[in-house]
Amino acid sequence: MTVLVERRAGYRVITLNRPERLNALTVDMGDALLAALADAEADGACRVVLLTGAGRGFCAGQDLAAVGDAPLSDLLEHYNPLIRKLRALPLPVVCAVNGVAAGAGANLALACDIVLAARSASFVQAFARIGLIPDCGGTWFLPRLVGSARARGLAMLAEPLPAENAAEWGLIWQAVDDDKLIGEAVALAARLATQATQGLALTKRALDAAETNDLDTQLDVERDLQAEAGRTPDYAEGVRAFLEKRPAAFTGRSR
Ligand code: LHQ
Repeated sequence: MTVLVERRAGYRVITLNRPERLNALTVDMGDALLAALADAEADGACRVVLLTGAGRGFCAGQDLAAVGDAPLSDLLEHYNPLIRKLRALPLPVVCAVNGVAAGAGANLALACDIVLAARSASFVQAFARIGLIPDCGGTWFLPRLVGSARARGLAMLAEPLPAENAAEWGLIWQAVDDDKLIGEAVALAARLATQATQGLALTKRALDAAETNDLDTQLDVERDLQAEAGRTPDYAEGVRAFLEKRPAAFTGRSR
């Protein structure tokens, strides 16, 4: 199985599992990952996804031994839905980058909502080394996360960016000690699984919409999505809990 799924209370751990190839992606593996995300979305008890890799790497991008003769656009017809699904998933996605994240593997991580990386991990926009352009959203994520100058340097020089620099640059949320990575990622997933899931899903939608909207349009988006958030039981519970000076007991349900 190239993608492992573990169901835990409130969240699922999805693990890329071709460790002998640093979890390099094949089309079948991309499709399996997409199916695992769709399953997580369909499971009402799953409120968070935690994505990580088996072994010493997170994901080395496309398996270069398995590209075959098909046009590269055919391969991307399999990977693009994956990136779209991660962004549109109405659940927070935590990514624990346990080792090198290269090419499409780096951009798979960047498509997640909260990215933690082991201090020994690095991010490599490896595409330029083989004459390609950053795909799987790389040309969209990079300038938005780190600005144009750094995006161009990363994309054109294809040098590994260590996790700590990635965190300093705002490419990821945090770099953590290697031996603490999974513990911290699991704690974060478990914590998010107790939060107002609908509100978090609407937050994702608002932030993504903001990437292309002007302020005027975005204020309307916020008004509409806030109205939706305000209709959830978790909003009512959040306010009640605040006034009663107790922790909120969110259900994550929309009604
Ligand atoms: C690999 C790979 C790999 C196969 C490590 N493939 N075997 C492209 C085309 C089509 C459409 C869709 O989009 C894309 C997007 C892309 O992702 S293009 C970018 C593809 N990825 C790369 O160019 C990265 C290639 N890998 C590397 O540069 C290095 O392996 C990194 C920097 C990731 C890690 O280096 P090391 O830690 O020194 O490990 P290693 O190189 O020794 O790798 C371990 C094994 O994994 C090794 O096999 P072996 O049999 O010698 O033990 C590698 O050949 C294999 N491997 N990446 N992408």
